[in-house]
Formats: sequence, C-alpha cells, structure tokens
Amino acid sequence: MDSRYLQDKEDLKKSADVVDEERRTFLTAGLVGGAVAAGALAAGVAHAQQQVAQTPALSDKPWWPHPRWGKDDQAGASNWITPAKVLDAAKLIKDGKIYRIGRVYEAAMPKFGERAFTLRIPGTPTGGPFGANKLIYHDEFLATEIGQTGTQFDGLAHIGIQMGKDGDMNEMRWYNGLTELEIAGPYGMKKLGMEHVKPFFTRGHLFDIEALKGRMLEAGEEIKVADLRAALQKQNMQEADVKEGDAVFFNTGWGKLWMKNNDKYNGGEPGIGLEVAKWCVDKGVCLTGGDCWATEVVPNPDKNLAFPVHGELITKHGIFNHENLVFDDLIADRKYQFAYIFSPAPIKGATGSNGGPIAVT
Ligand code: UVW
Repeated sequence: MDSRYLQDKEDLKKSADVVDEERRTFLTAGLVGGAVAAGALAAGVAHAQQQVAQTPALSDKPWWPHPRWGKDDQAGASNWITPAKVLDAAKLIKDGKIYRIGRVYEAAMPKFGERAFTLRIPGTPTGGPFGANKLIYHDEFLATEIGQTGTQFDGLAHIGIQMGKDGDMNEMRWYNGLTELEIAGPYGMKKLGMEHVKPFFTRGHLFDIEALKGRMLEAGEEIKVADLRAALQKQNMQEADVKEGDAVFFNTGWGKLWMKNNDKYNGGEPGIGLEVAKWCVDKGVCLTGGDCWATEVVPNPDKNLAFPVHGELITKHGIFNHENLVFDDLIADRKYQFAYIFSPAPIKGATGSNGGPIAVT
C-alpha cells in the first residue's frame, strides 16, 4: 500500500509551520469547549513533551487521486470487502458466539464538545388505539449528531484538511481531494455521504494494550508499533496475519471511564499516533477502532497537531475509524481474532453512523 504521505522528520517541521494559530489554541487551551478536564489534558501534554518527536509527519502534498480506488471513488477502504474477504473472515467463526462491541446509546454517555443526544417518546403511547383490536404504538424522536455520538463510525465526509487560507472552500480538502465547495450541502453532504460506504464483514484483530502494560493507559500515551508487536506475541498472534482489508482494534482500558468519569474520559485519551497510522496504511487495513472517543492519542505528542491520525487515515487513505467500542467480553474470553460485522446506516449525506457492531467468533 502506498504510504508516501506519511513522511520523515523534514516534513514534520514543514507541517508544523502550516498548523494555524487557531489549532494551537484549540490544543493548548482546551480541546472540547467546556468539556475538557484540564488536569487530564495537562498531564497528557506533560507526558507528550517527554516523548521524542520521532513519529512520521503530516505532509501537505496532495493525496489524490486514491492510488488504488481511483479519482471518483467515494467508498474508501470499504472497497476491500469483497466476497473473497467475507469468506476469509467467516473462517474465524468457530463457535458462533456473538459479541456486541458497541455501547448502549443514552443521554448520559460522554459526548465530544457540545454534541447532544436527546431522545423523546412523543406521547405515551404515541398513537392509537387503531381498529377493533385497539392497537397502540410508540415512536421516538431523536435529536443528536447521529453519526457522531456514542459508538460512532467516522465516514469520509467527517474529516478534512484545510490547505489554503481560512474560509477558502476550494482548498478545504477531503478524501480523494474533493473540496468543501464540492461536497458540502445544508441538507446533507453532496459527496462522500454514508450511502456510499459498503457493509463490513471482515477479519478483525484486537490488540489488548491494557493487558500488555498491566494497567489502563494514560491520556496522551501513544501506542507504538513495538507495543503492537509485543501484544501480538503475548496473544500468540502473528503480524503477517493482519492482511489487506482487515480491521484492527486497540484496547487501552480507557473505556472503563465510560459513564463513570465522563470529564476524564473526554479530557484526552491514550491511543495510536502517526507511527501506528503508517503501519495501518502499509498493512492496508480497512478500519481502525478503539475503546476511546477518537482511537488516536489526545493530546498528540506533537502538541502542534490536532487529530493527525484522523487526517492521515480517513482523509488521505479512506481508512475508516470506529470509536467508543467495548471489548471486555472478547478479552474475558481471550478472543483476539473474529469476524467484524457492521453495516453503517446509509443515511444519505451523513458524515458517520451509529449502530451495533458485532464481533463473531
Ligand atoms: C472529531 O470529530 C474531531 O473527532 P471524533 O471523530 O473523535 O468524534
């Protein structure tokens, strides 16, 4: 897989220059509006500063057209899901056990920034009785960022990179180089919407980094490729077994804070950085996922960068990201390889999807 966009230290310096002041302020003053736990963020930043800036860098070079899927593609790495891939994934199903790896959706769950999740049942019951049999029914009314709250699948219209001046919509670039002008629409994205993403039925590999370290990772603590290799060894798995089109998942222990300490949960997180992102690109995975709200380390060890893994994987390579997952039952059963099954809600023009992903073993 082409990894030319994850460059060396030279580019790291260059990319730091193009990071604007707004983004710096965002990172240092607080990530998510009022919702940041300042202590956790400060701890993450301090930890990050101890780390050597040896990660591959963001490149400001154009990343389009996609070298494998072509200039008109809007399905990204979901194109890996072919009949052959499904049959290969099905070989991992041995005992027929289904594990829910998505969270329950509820108002009290942690949410990024000012996102909302408000469920109302209009009337109790909503309607009826109908007919001689006096049928009654309930509906629900849900006000939320439907693809970006709770367990959420990031689509290709979710993350882009501003390459020109503030407000220049011709230089806000998305997957396959599409511009903000080309894709944005008030009633849904005109391109890269969730209706283009194919359903996933693929091989899933779970890296239990929490077990490797013997503790929950800290906010700002980056998972390195060496950690992945050590986890594979501990779990009796082979790196070569992660194939093109597979999905990879990272357990950090951060999910233990879910609805127990939402401020800490939201105030940063451990996760993968650009080094593991490059590994994912080289491997040609279709999707990353984790037990945190971004899958990637926040704050990034390079404090000038905001969510660079999102940009590298989603925007530049069309690799999807599944957030706020839960792996406890899989880990309890020592199941680290499974069929990952998820059909994103095909809401036309949406940027992401909620839903109930499963792992089947
Ligand atoms: C952002 O939306 C910035 O992050 P996430 O994909 O983690 O919700």
